[in-house]
Amino acid sequence: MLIVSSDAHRHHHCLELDGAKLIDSWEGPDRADSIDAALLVAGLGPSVEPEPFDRQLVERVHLPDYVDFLSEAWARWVAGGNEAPAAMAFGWPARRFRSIRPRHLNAQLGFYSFAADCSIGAGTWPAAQASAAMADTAARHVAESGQPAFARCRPPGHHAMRDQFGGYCYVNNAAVAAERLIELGAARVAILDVDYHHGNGTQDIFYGRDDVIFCSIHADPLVEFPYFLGHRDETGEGPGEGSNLNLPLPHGTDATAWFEQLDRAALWIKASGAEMLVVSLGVDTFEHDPISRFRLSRSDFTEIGRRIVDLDLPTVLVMEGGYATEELGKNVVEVLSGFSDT
Ligand code: B3N
Ligand code: ZN
Repeated sequence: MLIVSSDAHRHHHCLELDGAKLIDSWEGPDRADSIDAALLVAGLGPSVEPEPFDRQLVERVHLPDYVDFLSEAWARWVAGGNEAPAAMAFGWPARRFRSIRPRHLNAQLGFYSFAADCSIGAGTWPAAQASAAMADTAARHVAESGQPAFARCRPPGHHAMRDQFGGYCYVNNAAVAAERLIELGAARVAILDVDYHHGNGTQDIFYGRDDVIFCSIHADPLVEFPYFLGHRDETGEGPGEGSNLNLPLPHGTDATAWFEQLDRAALWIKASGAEMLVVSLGVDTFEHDPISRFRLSRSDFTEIGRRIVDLDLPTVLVMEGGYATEELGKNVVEVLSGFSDT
């Protein structure tokens, strides 16, 4: 299996609110270190650097003014005389406000985000670019060879909407991969999101399309981040009607209940006639994940890998969440090991 990784993430340090306290994010560089170390031990590879960032491709899944904002935010923050180590929103166009694009940077931080768990620092945009480039490079490899590839993305991407960052995500890496697969000839691509959290960004980006279909198994948004999207009745709109499948589950879900939903997802993807698969691979469904509440064990990740292989589709795996840092890499390797013979 081809592994695409980069060290560009190392200078991206997210800050997030924990109650009224600002803390270092759960989504830190040690996560990528854990994965890289476990891949090395497992002998999975070879590992390659990503091709250069393709802004035109990214602007097919994100609005150009959003990409401009992300690429310029840090320089504008510094030029504005701000001394804080990162920029973060403190106001949003909530209900009954108007979504007119404001001019002030503080207001734009709210306009282009949906949560206060995500800051923009000096290394954020370079890291987000490298992360998108990893997903793109992995997708190109899969399109050319038919063989699987894993993009060890950091920061993750599945919460990033057409024009809003949040949930530790800035550019939607899985969407970038799917868009590349479409460009290279796939008539239909399925995105299967197995992260603990709903992939609200991916849903948002493809909600009106039928060439990229989206299925997510996740914690019920009534009680879990991202809270405001991910319900069962969100099925797509216009030409995309029927192309979105949400399978929310309660806190405390165990492997038996989780795999029932994976089987449903697999049947739906097979019936769709999708030619290629992108997996948003979060392993925060792990029983010891510090911010999540599902109960999957190490061996369940091996089984996830097997069932994805059973779909028998050329597959791009894109890293999303997982915060039990000690065990993160090993859990990822368990999923990928299902592909080791392919
Ligand atoms: O939801 C949280 C959160 C929940 C529990 C926590 N504990 C118990 C310390 C801490 C934080 N935070 C909101 C941001 C979550 C972003 C999730 C990113 C992700 O993995 N997406 O797939
Ligand atoms: Zn997650």
